[in-house]
Amino acid sequence: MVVQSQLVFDHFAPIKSCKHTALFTGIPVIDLSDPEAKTHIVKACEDFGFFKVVNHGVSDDLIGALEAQALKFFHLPQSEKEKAGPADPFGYGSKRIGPNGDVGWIEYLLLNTNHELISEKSLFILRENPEIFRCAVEEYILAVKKMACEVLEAMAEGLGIEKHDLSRLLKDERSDCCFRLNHYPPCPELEALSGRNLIGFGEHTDPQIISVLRSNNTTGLHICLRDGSWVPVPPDQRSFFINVGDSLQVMTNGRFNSVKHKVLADPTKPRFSMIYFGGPPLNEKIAPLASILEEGEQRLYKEFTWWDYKNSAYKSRLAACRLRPFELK
Ligand code: GA4
Repeated sequence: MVVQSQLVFDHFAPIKSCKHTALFTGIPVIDLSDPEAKTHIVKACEDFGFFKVVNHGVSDDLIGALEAQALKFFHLPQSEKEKAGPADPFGYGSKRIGPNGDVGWIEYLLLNTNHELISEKSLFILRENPEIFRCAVEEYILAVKKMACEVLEAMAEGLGIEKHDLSRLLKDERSDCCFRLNHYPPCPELEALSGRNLIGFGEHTDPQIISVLRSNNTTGLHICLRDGSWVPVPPDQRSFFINVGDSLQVMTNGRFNSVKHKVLADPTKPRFSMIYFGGPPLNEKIAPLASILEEGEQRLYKEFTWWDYKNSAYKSRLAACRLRPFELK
């Protein structure tokens, strides 16, 4: 990403925000090999909508191989990277996020990954690049999706519903998933502006069921707690972070929290993250699950298809409350 400092601040007004120097130490840590994981996952989803997974079974080699390939891509000359763009929504994007005017201090590759394989359009994006990149993406997605399904199965057990009620949505061959590789270049100009931050990826919730994030050891990710305060998440490159998405909030009738999150740029260190977004098939009906509702509990959301929701989400700004039109008054 080629940027001159003047350009930086013409397009991205640094925001004044209280500086959280201390990283938040309260993120729940779920050990997937712990027989009690199911109970801890449910509590973490209720309290935060966010947790860290250790003993996840995804090999460091797979993660390292993909990170190396992706960084190689991001270090290509700008003109080469742009051959894989613009992101519409899939492809290479730089600074612009989504179709509605959001910007951030970021460059990324967004890929469509239905049924474990990356889709035709996304394959085309990677065609310019070595086959090894495509293999690294596919192997990584396969492993992360398997882990995401284990998490969903433990979650279902913790909720007391049928084990496969959630994971079947990702396992379905028509599941609508996507994968994002984000590179947040350092922004040295920030050092001169103490107390100011630059948005890498603005605050938002994820529309899907769950998102699985892995980043390098650079800080920047912040989550919004239930009380509305924002806290910085300590990075951990050997673990995964899981977000509850809007669809899971609806399916649990608001019991789980679709967590608001954002990324702030760093003055000196590049941040690199890869996120798998697990979404259901397009025609899947999303609604509070009858098996979860307590007797007499009011439904908070209307039923909609994932297609309806996605359609409406893509017309919204990043920070919008996308579930509002689907709430039952
Ligand atoms: C947020 C979560 C995922 O990154 C994403 C994003 C998508 C995009 O980058 O194209 C959106 C955003 C995300 C929600 C609102 C719309 C669509 C950008 C945007 C402004 C890939 C997704 O599924 O929804």
